[in-house]
Amino acid sequence: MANKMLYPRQTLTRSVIDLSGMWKFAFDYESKGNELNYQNGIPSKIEVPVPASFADFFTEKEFKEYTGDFWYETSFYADKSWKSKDIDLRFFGAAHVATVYVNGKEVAYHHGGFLPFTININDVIKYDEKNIIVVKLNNELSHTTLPCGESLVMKNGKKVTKPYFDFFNYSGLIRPVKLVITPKSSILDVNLVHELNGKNSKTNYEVFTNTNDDVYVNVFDEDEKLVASSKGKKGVIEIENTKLWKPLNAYLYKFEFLIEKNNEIVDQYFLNVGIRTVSIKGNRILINNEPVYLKGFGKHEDSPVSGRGYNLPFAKRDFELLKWIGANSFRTSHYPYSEEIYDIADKEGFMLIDELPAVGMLVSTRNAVDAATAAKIKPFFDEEIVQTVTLKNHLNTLEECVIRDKNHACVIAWSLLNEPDTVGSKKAVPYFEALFNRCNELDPEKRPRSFAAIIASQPDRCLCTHLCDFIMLNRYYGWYTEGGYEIEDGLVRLDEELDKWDKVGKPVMFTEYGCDTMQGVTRLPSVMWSENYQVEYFDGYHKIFDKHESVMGEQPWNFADFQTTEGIIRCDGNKKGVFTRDREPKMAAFVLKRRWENLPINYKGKKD
Ligand code: CKX
Repeated sequence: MANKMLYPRQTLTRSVIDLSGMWKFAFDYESKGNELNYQNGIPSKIEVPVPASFADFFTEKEFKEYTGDFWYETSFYADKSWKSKDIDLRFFGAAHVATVYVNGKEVAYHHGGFLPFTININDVIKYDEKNIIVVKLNNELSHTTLPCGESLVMKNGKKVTKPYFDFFNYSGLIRPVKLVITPKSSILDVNLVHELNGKNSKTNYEVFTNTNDDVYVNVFDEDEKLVASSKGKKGVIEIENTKLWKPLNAYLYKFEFLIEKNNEIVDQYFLNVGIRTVSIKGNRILINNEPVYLKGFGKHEDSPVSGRGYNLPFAKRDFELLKWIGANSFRTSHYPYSEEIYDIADKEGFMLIDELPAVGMLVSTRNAVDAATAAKIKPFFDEEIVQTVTLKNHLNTLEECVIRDKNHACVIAWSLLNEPDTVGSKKAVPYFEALFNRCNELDPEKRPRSFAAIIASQPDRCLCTHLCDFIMLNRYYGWYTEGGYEIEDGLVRLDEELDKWDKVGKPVMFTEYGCDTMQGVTRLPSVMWSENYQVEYFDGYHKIFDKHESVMGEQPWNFADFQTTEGIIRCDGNKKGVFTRDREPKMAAFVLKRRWENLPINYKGKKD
């Protein structure tokens, strides 16, 4: 399998070596690194931590805003016992375009900073001396990169990034890099599809291996008691009195996968599996055939200094805050998050909408204003290169994401794009059709698919919402339009728009609504940017949501303040957080807590 996606786990037959720590680092303004033989070792005294993005370490503006090629280097010694094994190098997240060299030889090229890639290095490894790993990264944006944007050259010859999206273009080895030692005969991937029948359940499984040796599957409950087992690469696991995985009430069985030969265990791998089903009925999303009302946020993997870096302490704090406020879900806006976050969500019973890094497919460097005002802009999907190269990158990224995340109970739906231009060009339709169809082909569970729609994407104008299994709306009446004193007019427009969506008959949820709010600013009467305006804004929206039958989810933008490209409407980043960037509550957090603690998981219930 080209790109082994199974999360590296230490087992009886597998070992994992984490290469995190300080790596050598070098900027390469003229992209001369290869010419200067950097692939054999970079001539630099600078060191930076991995995993992390590099931008917020330095005090020089040109390093924070650096655009172009840059290099990382580390080394390791190989253990002679590995000679009979497969040795893989796994990058968990290398933003955005990576070329990897081991002992000077190019071993991989990968596009996309938010999904892992694995390289087998058996042919280049040395056992009697230090092995050198060198990575060349590039963080330039274009119409074919995911996410999208453009990169310009300033008068001083330095490159600058112009994202078509509203978060800082952090880059680097943002997630761990590990050596994964597995047996030559090993388990490569697993598909699981659950069915409920009364108190029992059936799990249709398929185990993909690179050998014909026997495969066994054993299932243990949370008390480590064996509750079911099966022999064969493909089969059905039947469990009696199944403890289902439920939102905010998770239960995880441990599925053990074994390859055996002559009664010897050749390979062993585990998955923590939540048994649940996801389906859509009319205008409801059902988990285990029960309607759910989604309460939560659009988030970011964003924290001070680490930037977009993998940051488990912040992830833990975020889950504690999500539980405190009464949330049950979040969208991985605007890119697949670190895998460890899905593991926690599985354990905590959070429902995730897993989003691809397909953001900025709306040609505008002032995304917010143009997205919010349906401005007339150059149709993105008209471009030939978008219909060819971007689509290819998009489909590759989709495949990586679905294969990586498909076995997580927490993943209940896929968001294939954020705020794309779905009105400017009819050519958006075949592009979306290719995506939506491929998603179903890849996902054994055929989970609901959608994209987060901008205001221009109205029921009678959007060319692509017919492809969606449910509707996700990003709306900013009362902020980017009809702000402050005029908010009532904005809420009337919201109400009228929802009258139209109610008739579509699909589940409708809000994946963004919110307003920039400075912590500490309270004004009576309220003014925009004040904490009490954020409260009034949410109260207004929620009254409208409660009126509309089809609305079955609310995820304000954003969970916390986050860093963006500097600009006239960004005061040290986006301030639409309900929590500050250092994870402290604004006034609205307490109001949301009161609402959500009184909104049952099956709010609005079944509509037969
Ligand atoms: N939507 C009207 C995408 C998010 C931005 C958000 C904003 C825009 C709103 C578009 O990534 O942060 O401007 O706050």
